[in-house]
Amino acid sequence: AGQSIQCRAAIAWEAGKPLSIEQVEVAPPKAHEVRVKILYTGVCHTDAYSLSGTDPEGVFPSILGHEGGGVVESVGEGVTEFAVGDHVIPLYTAECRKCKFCTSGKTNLCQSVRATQGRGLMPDETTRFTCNGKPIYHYMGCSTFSEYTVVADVSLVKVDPKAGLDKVCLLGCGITTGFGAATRTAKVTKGSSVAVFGMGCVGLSVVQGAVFNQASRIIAIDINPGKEKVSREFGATDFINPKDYDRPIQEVLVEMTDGGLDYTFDCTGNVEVMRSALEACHKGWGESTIIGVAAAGKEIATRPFQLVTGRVWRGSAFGGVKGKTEMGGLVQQYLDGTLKVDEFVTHSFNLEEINKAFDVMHDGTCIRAVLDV
Ligand code: NAD
Ligand code: DAO
Ligand code: ZN
Repeated sequence: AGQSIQCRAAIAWEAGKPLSIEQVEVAPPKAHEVRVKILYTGVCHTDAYSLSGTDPEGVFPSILGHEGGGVVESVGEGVTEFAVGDHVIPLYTAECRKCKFCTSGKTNLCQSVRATQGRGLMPDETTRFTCNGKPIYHYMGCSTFSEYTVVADVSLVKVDPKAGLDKVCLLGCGITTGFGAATRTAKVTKGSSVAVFGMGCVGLSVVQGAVFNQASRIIAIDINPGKEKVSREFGATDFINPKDYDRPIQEVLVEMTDGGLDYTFDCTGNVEVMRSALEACHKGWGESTIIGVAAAGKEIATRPFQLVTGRVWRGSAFGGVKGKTEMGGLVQQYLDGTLKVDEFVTHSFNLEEINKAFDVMHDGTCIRAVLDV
């Protein structure tokens, strides 16, 4: 505590290049900051997106990673909520409980550290990482691809130490995002029909949320036929591959469901799929939630008449979940056996093998790779 720590981290030196494992120096936490020893981290598509250089907020050199779990190593001045040894999950969507957003009761998008977080900096406009004296930027307020990281105290939540961090680290992004989008954002109702586009970690979690809220029909859609088995294991009642049809998939879905779905979700980030998801909704009440992050500059389109006639288009970030307030409940659900988490971990690597984790992401068999940091 109070001293810089030398440790290993995967640095993204520049866009489009593999990450490189380096010795970095991690400064002690300043006021309202916490230094965390990261034990495990998932690798998410957003990390790959930022590394690719197409993310407008991607800054280099940086330490990526935003789906981690660890233990508090030390706390800065004024931190009362955390103590050394606490098990914690960093939050890329902070929760300060004070800002206009937090107190609105309408959104989870806390803005307390938003401006600096988007520029790879801590709230005081500086960075806690250096490599050979050169400053290294933070990422999404988390930077979990490092043995030690420093985060703002609003960007961290304590979790029950009974939950294995090698698993619940995934609650830091993908699982919470999908489960929350179904249960918090769309609020899928009992007996309803649901279609989910894209059966990755996020889409499978939407399926899980729809099951939890007792939807009666859950149609999983993916262009990878290998996703059928896992979709059904998570509770999908149907599986459709758009490649098996020579007409728009929304037409097929509307026919299959007597006029359309009550709820649809895009978990692909493809703007054409977003259109299909909206147009697959039932006239008068169907609601479509966009979760996928589209490539920079992409725009969505549909005929406005689709909305005039009662379909609703909305989006969801981090599943609409308020990290500090709600993470404990999700971890409890995992411990009680009502939230699947272990089933998402298909690959495990060491930090040194991080580039392999990025490679397997493109392979259809990977849901999530978890790194032992
Ligand atoms: P993933 O790549 O593991 O899964 C995507 C799935 O979509 C794959 O199975 C793929 O085969 C399928 N797919 C691709 N094109 C398709 C198409 N045209 N039709 C049907 N299926 C198609 O990704 P993931 O980790 O599950 O993330 C999904 C999306 O959610 C990404 O865009 C990611 O950036 C985004 N995301 C958003 C948030 C948020 O808070 N809004 C959080 C995390 C991730
Ligand atoms: O602008 O207040 C804000 C929050 C922006 C971040 C929202 C995150 C949604 C997508 C990120 C991809 C998941 C890692
Ligand atoms: Zn806030």
